[in-house]
Amino acid sequence: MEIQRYVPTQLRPARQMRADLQQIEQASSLDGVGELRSVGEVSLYGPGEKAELLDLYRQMYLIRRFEEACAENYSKGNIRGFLHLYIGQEAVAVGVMSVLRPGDYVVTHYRDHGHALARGVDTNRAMAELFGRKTGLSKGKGGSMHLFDASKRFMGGHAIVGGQLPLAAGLSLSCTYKGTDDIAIVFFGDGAVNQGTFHETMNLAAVWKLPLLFFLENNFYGMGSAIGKVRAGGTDFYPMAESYGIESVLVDGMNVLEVREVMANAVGKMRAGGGPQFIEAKTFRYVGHSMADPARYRDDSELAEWMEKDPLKTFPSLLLARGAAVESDLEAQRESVHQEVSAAVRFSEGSAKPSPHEIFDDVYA
Ligand SMILES: Cc1ncc(C[n+]2csc(CCOP(=O)(O)OP(=O)(O)O)c2C)c(N)n1
Ligand SMILES: [Mg+2]
Repeated sequence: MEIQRYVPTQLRPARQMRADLQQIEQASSLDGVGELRSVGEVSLYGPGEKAELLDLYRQMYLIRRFEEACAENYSKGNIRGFLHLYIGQEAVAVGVMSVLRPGDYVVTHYRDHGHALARGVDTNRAMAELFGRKTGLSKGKGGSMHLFDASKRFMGGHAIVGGQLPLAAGLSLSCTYKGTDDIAIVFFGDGAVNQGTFHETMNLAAVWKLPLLFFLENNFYGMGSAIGKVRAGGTDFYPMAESYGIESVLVDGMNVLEVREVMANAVGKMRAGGGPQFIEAKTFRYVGHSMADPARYRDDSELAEWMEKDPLKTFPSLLLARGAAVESDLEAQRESVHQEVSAAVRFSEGSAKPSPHEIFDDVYA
């Protein structure tokens, strides 16, 4: 089977991406987003889709601001326990969710705030969960790592590395069993690929042709371990899917439009009964593994290089350069996000904590 590398918009070094942006900026006579197509590579969009592009920006900004507020409230003692921030990886969650339908299942690991928000969970209830309040998505008893919202088919938030993969296989089996063309998507990190559950799930998904999308967010580190040092076979994972007969692609996880494009392609094949797909996004978390991690194991220059591709900078620059938005459009999105996050913090502060006698409610064994 031929490995399908994502050719038109494959990973490019930061300097190449800057050159692309420059090229776009120079093409100032073009004034509609739709004309991006003639410049190549950049967009799926036609004219008149400004609102949709702005919404992608808004969602990425919401995740960023929400998590900054999490860090602030962790320092104040309002959020306790583990807190794993997603800052830097926003383009992945937003690009992915923009393609899904309400009937699709989403399963993820403990670095779950971005996935939950992009899936459309209520911001107040997400924040309240982190605060450990009754009004939270999991009634304040799950915390940061266990955001759930069955009404959005957002099935967690799982703390055991690799533990979410077989659960997602079961959900995808339910989609075929019921005769729908819904799919399940499972997010996992580079660290999960060395787990047995990953390989068992890949095998079963291929054998049973499950509508399961394996989405690897390769941020190059599992806690303090550089993936190149702890994985035989190097830092590219996508070729490995071939050994299971699963089609795989590589995408730039810092580019929301590219993520959206590979997702649309993969999901289309899955809904048509094509079986599982595998997508690897190269991305980077700007902060430590958790709040307790000062990330001394990596070089500042490595971080700086990734931050040059920061989707919260490159994407709005692209929109401005292409005339898809003006500065006041972007400012309006940021302003409404600030209000939404401040309101979520106030909502959480004002919510009650669960009482001790509720501790065994909703527990199944
Ligand atoms: C089975 C298991 N082993 C070890 C851990 C401890 N642990 C928590 S996160 C983590 C690293 C996982 O890294 P990765 O999958 O790359 O995800 P990232 O944190 O980079 O998003 C480890 C080893 C765990 N939670 N579960
Ligand atoms: Mg990782």
